[in-house]
Amino acid sequence: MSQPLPVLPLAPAGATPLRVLSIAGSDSGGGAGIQADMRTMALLGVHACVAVSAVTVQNTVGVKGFHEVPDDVVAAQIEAVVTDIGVQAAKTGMLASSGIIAAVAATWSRLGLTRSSVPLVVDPVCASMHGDPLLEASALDSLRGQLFPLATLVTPNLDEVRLLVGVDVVDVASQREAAKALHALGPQWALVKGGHLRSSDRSCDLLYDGASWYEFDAERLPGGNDHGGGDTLATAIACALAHGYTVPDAVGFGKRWVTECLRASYPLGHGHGPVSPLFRLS
Ligand code: PXL
Repeated sequence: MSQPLPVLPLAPAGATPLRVLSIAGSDSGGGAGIQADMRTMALLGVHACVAVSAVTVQNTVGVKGFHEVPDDVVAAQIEAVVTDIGVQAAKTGMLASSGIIAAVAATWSRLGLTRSSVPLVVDPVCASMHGDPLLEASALDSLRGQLFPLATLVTPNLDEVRLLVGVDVVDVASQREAAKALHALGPQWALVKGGHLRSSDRSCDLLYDGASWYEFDAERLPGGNDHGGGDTLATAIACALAHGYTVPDAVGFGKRWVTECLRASYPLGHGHGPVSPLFRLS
């Protein structure tokens, strides 16, 4: 690592830490989803609250299926957390269906949550890395129309960009076009992750707020153990936002965090192992 990773300040032992809410699916293999989010939050010193949207049945080889949590139960989890514990930021991951997306958006508005009171990072998870669907196809409209306008930041990968705005990102010009199209859907900021852009030996993400452009560059690390990388990035950004970082600074922090988690990834099972924040314990 060239420069040491910045450290988010920890609450003193016994004091209430910052709280971040993850609205996402459970991964029985422990690599992605809620499990990845909670690991990153713990190692960044944040108290993890969760609203589970779906229970997936999966291992490192693929997703065998999933069972959705009823819309009203997802909404009730969010309300229970926000009205008692209070959160300084939130993120969404796998939301499974248009009904759940509508419930999340309606609950956010009903509780009076805004981008200035609780920054919201929307990671528009559509499929697993094996290509197994994690969102019903008809729910793309709900993501675009109901959740994106509430988001502080959206963080699609290149496959999700293609599904959401129909742009095939192959170079920096099309990455910019995609960021503009995503921003036009209503989020305050759009981050187009270049991690899957095979024409480059760097992983370059592009951030846009309608006026300014920021680039976040990291070396592309070899190896196929990158399960949960997108979730880990979005969660680390949410944790930095909870600490009061600006969006560009939070994305810079998240990018460096996920790069170190990729460096520390490990093999597991017979398929793709997970990125790992456990390096922080050594
Ligand atoms: O990494 C995306 C993702 C998010 N959430 C759950 C997942 C996956 C990928 O498999 O299973 C529950």
